[in-house]
Amino acid sequence: MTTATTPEPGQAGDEAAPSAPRLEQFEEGITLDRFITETANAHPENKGKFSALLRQVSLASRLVSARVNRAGLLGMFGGTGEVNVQGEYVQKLDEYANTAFKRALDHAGCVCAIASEEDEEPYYVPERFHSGRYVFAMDPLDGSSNIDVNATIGTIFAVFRRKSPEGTPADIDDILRPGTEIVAAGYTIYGSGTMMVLSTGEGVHGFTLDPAVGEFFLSHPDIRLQPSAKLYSVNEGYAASWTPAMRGWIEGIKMPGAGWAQRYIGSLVADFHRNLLKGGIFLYPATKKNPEGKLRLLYEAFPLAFLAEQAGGAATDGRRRVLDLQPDQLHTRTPLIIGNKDNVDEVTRLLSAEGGP
Ligand code: P6P
Repeated sequence: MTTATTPEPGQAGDEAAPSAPRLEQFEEGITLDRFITETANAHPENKGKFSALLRQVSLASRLVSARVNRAGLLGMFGGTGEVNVQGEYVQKLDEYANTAFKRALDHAGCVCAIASEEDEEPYYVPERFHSGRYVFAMDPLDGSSNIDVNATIGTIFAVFRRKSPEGTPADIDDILRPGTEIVAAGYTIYGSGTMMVLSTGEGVHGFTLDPAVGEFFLSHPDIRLQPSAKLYSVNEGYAASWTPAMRGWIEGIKMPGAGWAQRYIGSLVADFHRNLLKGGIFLYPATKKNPEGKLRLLYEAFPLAFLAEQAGGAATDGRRRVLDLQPDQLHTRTPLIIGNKDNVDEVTRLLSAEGGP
């Protein structure tokens, strides 16, 4: 008689089964377009503008997916030779993704402003296209330092309803908002397949692209995070610059018998996506060198925090709930602790007690 044993971390089977797509979802062929229509029918007050926005995000995602998948053949690897506002070398695909999303959104009559990691200033939609009712904040291609090695990358985005009247010129006050005012958020991940993970405030749902027909199909309905998991994602190369409480917690989960596993791709969207599906906590804590952290609040931490909470998880900056934060400028950075709620709460309690770096 064999007894079921829990595999050691790192052994095959040690990872929690991902929220496997229900076969009937494919059989029913629920497309992203149908999901958008059903969402619109439930919210007629949006007058189809929200649907238009999501459809344009889908179009841009498919364009970027096609380009990413053929980058090596099209000479799209490598940099443009420019350095962006973040002080990072711009990759050719960064520039392509940035342009693709801005062009897909600016003339659709649904967006008044686009804030992008790649642009120092916001792009205010010109009046000839109609200054629409939503603000779109994005990292057009997160993880782009991994492009040339074919590691998973993605587009991360958040959507706000503007504060100023539709049809008038938008301004920075429409953009610099607390995360609690997000109306939708998601990401499109370009990996072994292309998948859009989206929440409009009613749960988190994953749509997988079938490149043969150019359509996203509902493959991961109602993605949920368990209260806790034993998988952590952090760049331990910075351990010397962490605070004692951060170092202590990591050392604690590495003790023999603790049963934790470590996974770190170095692409936020990929690390978050794995943790969302299989459970895990991602940590990019404050360090002595970067007390404000590395990741950007408006278009990286906010969207993922919105998704994490919609899936039953949590996200903090080590002391405060991320969604309660308010960016004071477009590219405000923040530390990020995100994933299963009990794990995030535990780390946040420890970091709060020591008061930060
Ligand atoms: P580090 C990619 O450049 C990125 O912005 C995120 O996608 C990723 O999580 C982080 O930086 C990795 O940073 O310092 O570990 O290389």
